[in-house]
Amino acid sequence: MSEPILPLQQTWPAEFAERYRAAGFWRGETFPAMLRNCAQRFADRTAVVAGDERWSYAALWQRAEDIAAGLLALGLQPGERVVVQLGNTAAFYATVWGLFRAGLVPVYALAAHRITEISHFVRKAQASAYVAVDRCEGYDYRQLARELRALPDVPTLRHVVIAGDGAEFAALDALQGDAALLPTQDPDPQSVAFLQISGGSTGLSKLIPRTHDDYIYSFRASNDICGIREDSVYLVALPAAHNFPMSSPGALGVFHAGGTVVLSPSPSPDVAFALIERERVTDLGLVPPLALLWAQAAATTKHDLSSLRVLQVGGAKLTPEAARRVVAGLPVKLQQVFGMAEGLVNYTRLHDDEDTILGTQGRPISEGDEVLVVGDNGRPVPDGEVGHLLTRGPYTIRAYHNEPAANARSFTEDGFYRTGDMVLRKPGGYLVVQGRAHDHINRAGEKISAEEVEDHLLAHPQIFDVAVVSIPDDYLGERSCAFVIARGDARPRVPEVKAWMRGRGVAAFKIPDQIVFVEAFDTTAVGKTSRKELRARLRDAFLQKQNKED
Ligand code: OOB
Repeated sequence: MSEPILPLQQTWPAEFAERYRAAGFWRGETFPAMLRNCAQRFADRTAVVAGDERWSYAALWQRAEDIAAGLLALGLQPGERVVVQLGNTAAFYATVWGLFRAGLVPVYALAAHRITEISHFVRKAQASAYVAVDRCEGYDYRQLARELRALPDVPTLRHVVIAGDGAEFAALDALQGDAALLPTQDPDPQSVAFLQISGGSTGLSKLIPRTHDDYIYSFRASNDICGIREDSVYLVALPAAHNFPMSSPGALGVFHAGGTVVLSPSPSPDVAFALIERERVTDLGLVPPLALLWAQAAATTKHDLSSLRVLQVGGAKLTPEAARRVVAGLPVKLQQVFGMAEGLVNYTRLHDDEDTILGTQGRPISEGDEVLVVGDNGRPVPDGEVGHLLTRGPYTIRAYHNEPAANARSFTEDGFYRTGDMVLRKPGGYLVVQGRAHDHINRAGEKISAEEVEDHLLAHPQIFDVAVVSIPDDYLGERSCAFVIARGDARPRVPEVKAWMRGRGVAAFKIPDQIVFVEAFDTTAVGKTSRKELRARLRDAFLQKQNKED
């Protein structure tokens, strides 16, 4: 028998909802209404540039309506979930706009995700459809679709739609439907508009339900802080489906303001610098390793980067020294961004003094953001001391979708989200990120759960035990290292373990950067050691040894 389809919800207690409305944070805006409005107000202005394609707001809206009508004609019903994996293409925005128009709910997958992650999203979201690009960066997503189709345990999945050459699947461009059948009413502004993907600090990624009201507020307010206007030209160099280039203020903020979104197929300076010159790009976001690479490449580039106004850096910690190098190398205003797909986003302000911009990760968007920095005992620590960051507010979720156990762990009884980040707060509410309480690896902004990778490796027949840790890395910020105890004498070769892991169908960024074989884990000192302690000890011993060798 098939499982009942769980409703999507994200609920703030009534008194909070009232407060957020009264303060003007929530204005009852919805995505379909916002996008329709953009199409009318900015009709002939350029909304999206991707390769040789250049779409006006009116054209993007028309495309979205066609896709919406086509998806409903396939038999999809408003409220159903659709996993979207379209990389950095114009079709990504057209599809997402189309899903909003049809009342369907996008689930944002990254291009790097493979069958393990995609099937997990389909199952968790009980998705009815998967929309993917045909090929990208040498990978054929139609093959992934075939694998997905062959799985016995994704009963909700009824449709696959492919942008480009659909092969045996429905082609996005060929979808046809009747515009008269599109919803005539806009959705409830407090209903869930889409599902974002969590970094997955423990185990597999969780789904993050964000509402129309809360998300639109977050990028509308971000626009004011970041100075996004109608003449902004914003480059999406990071994966378009990630929360940072989507909404901080990201492409959605730019659409809201009537600016232009330029998609880069790659974040490499070779590709992106030419686009900056050609399109006169003004704003963009990068993760720290890319920002450093760009600063270096800018010294010798022939391209004109003088149109750049603001470079946002976030997703992982930018140290003050790295920040100094970025500022020295690129002719832009630096803005640090410390955000999370669950909600809270902090920015340094464009007019902050240099010490604040170089040395902090900013302060929250909203007066409605409540931030607590607490010790292990849960009590607030004084400003300037390191503690756990907890937060609640008008655009921070109160629960993940269908995760009762994780929800009990990740939220306090009074609704604060436990971010898992260790921070200290400075006067004025500026936060400095110190590290994490959870065991995950922040590999150049890509979040990897140690537990998830350990689970995969433990399934290898020649692996007896494994602990995965983060190791500081000059380029990536952190890299992943797996300490492995082989089963018996037959130690597998490192490339073989990596290839085997790839064969499990996981995103390439989850494959350990380094694999170190050890004879045993020293677990004697404290009797039964927790995995967290074990990881910490292995990491410390490794770093000490490395320091001695240096
Ligand atoms: C962004 O979102 P996620 O959901 O991929 O990751 C959130 C986590 C944070 O909890 C923190 O651990 C880390 O990423 N992080 C940073 C950081 N920005 C994010 N750690 C240190 N310094 C920073 N500036 O990564 C994200 C979402 C929206 C905007 C920007 C980033």
